[in-house]
Amino acid sequence: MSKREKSSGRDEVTIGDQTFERSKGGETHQTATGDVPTLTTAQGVPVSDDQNTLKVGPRGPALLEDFHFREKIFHFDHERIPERVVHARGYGAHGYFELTDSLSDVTTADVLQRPGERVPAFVRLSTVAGGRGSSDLPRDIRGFAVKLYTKAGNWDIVGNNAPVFFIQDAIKFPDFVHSIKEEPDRGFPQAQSAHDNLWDFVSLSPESMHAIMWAMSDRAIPRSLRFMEGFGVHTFRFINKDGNSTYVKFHWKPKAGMQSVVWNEALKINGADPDFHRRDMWDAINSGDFPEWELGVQLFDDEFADSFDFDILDATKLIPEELVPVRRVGRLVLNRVVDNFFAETEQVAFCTQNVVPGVDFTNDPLLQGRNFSYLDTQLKRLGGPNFTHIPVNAPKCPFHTFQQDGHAAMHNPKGRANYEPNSWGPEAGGARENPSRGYRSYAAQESGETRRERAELFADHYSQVRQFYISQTQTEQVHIQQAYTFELSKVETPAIRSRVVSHLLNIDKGLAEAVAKGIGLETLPEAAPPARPVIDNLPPSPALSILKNGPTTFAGRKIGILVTDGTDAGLLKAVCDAAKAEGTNVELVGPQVGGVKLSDGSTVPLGQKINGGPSVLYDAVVLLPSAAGAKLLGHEATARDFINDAYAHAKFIGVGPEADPLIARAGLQPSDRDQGFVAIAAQGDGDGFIKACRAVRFWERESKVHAV
Ligand code: HDE
Repeated sequence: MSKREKSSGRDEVTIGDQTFERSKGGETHQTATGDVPTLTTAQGVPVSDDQNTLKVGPRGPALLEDFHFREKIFHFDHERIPERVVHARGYGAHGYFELTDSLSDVTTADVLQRPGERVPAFVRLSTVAGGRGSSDLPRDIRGFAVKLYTKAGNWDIVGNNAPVFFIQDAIKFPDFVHSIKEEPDRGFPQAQSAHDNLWDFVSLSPESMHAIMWAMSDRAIPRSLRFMEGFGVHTFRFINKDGNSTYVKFHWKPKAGMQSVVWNEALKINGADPDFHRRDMWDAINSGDFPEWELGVQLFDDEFADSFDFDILDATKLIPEELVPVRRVGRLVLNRVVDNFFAETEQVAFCTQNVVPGVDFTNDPLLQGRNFSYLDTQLKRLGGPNFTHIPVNAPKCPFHTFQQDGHAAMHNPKGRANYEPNSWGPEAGGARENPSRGYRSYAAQESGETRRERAELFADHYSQVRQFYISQTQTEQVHIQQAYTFELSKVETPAIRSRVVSHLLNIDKGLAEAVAKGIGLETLPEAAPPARPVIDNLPPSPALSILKNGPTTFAGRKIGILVTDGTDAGLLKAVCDAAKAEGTNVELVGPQVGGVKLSDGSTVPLGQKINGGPSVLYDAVVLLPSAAGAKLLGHEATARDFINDAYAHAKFIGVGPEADPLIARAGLQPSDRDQGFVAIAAQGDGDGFIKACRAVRFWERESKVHAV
């Protein structure tokens, strides 16, 4: 540090490679010079000193006339807005939607007419239960909200990463959400479904059994937001130019394939990097590896609806892809991170009623309720009716309304006309309705008595849950058994645990028995009496399994390479080159972040110090310590955890020539060395390792690492 006195009476000090001014009080700062703009108040008045309040003498008192201080604190005091009541934690990004296959035969939606045409998009992916500051990897359904800025207005598809929901009627939503959120007397657990209130509610609401099974499956712990599917959930309608309706269900299929983590890994990721998913999105987009999904549609008509075993208006049911294929018609690409998280991701307002001409609703009672809720909630959250003026919410096509005033109005109508009809002529009179381009609702025929009840087929609560379960690989079924067991082990009331098992008996006896054993239930309860007979011969639907639809490459995944001073430079290069060729990212982990000196004398900086880079952050690991490095890390608990966790989470482990003593120190026996361990001893071994990794995990190992 060096010091020089300036004519202003302030010192100039250099700390490291930067120069600051230092006032008498010792506070360091920089002042505007050259290209550096001058700080101002919100009114644009230049600020001379942003370090000290205005005082009478150096020891005060402070003066009320310090408008800069008061404005700054006033604004800070009001920085927070109410978080979303659900889906509070989310991550948004910009991109585009490109049509690849015209749907002009079934819809007039402008965005679905001309292949090759792109419209801007904004996407927000979220968890449901946790607050804004919760972690990214609780066991939870993920929100998948897409805003398409089409030439005919904004179209929001506000979906989830599961095609079914927990309830059938919107009137139950507050109850369901209250039950999953933290319990009101104690204020915990946060972002967890593993507690009495949730399981009490769902075990008394058999309609939730299907969505609960999805939540207990690996779908609820995605490895990356880029690796999950999205679903519009409800049946919507497309309307064509003749006014005919076709039913449609929306799907988003991840280009990178599906992938999830295992539960113990999720628990540890939440501690190691609570922002794991948002960091992954940020890194992927900024490195040019743009997340991408295909838009798929399932199209069907009344004839199919009438022949289907379930009601197409019931949001707790899906339509198997094997029955109605998913036609892929477009691609959604996220290629730009936000400029400001609050302005865009926090203030974006999705709404199921934001549809465009050519798209319409059905009578799904959940959808009808949602159409009320979203607009209503934004008023509270965004403080007034003008949130559509916020750039992320404003349409990108021309728009003209006679709406005016209210908080923060930015787009009041110009001129004299703020009503219509008016007789002020084409120039002054403003916009007019347009019967040919304007939105027209489908002319549905409706009749019936006014009642509070549900349609008959809604009462089948188990058949499709069974179908989902038998569609999973054995590995996935075991994960589901373990998830129910984990959650119910956190439930304190034995009657609730047993009630859940009574429902599982209607789904799959093996599942019910495994869970009963897992929670130590001595006798199986009676099966819950089903309201409708369970259809037990629905065929498996392979599309419902993650492992049957996983990636075919290791692209977009991340390898953690453990290095030390003396690491073999050639082998490190071999692994890095093979990873690069596959499109796989690597991060070096070792004793100190400043860098290690390799065998060839070169120094490489590290991405993580070992205690900040546990193996749960990576899809596979490589152990490349030198002999001395292996000895050193053998005394480091976090290095031993690195290996042990990679082993327990069924990851592929690349083993360098000097890694054996370290693996032994981690407690693994030679007999534990399965085919998931891949030797890295020669140049070509990098390629062999990456090839093995394409299977993503060595699942065969899992049965060896779980005794209870
Ligand atoms: Fe939502 N939901 N929801 N929901 N939902 C909200 O709107 C609601 C439902 C979904 O990233 C809220 O802006 C009701 C199903 C997503 O900003 C609120 C019902 C599905 C997001 C609301 C449902 C969703 C929300 C809270 C039962 C999947 C986050 C803040 C009828 C198809 C959007 C907000 C974002 C957010 C109400 C059920 C998806 C309160 C009443 C089913 C992805 O309006």
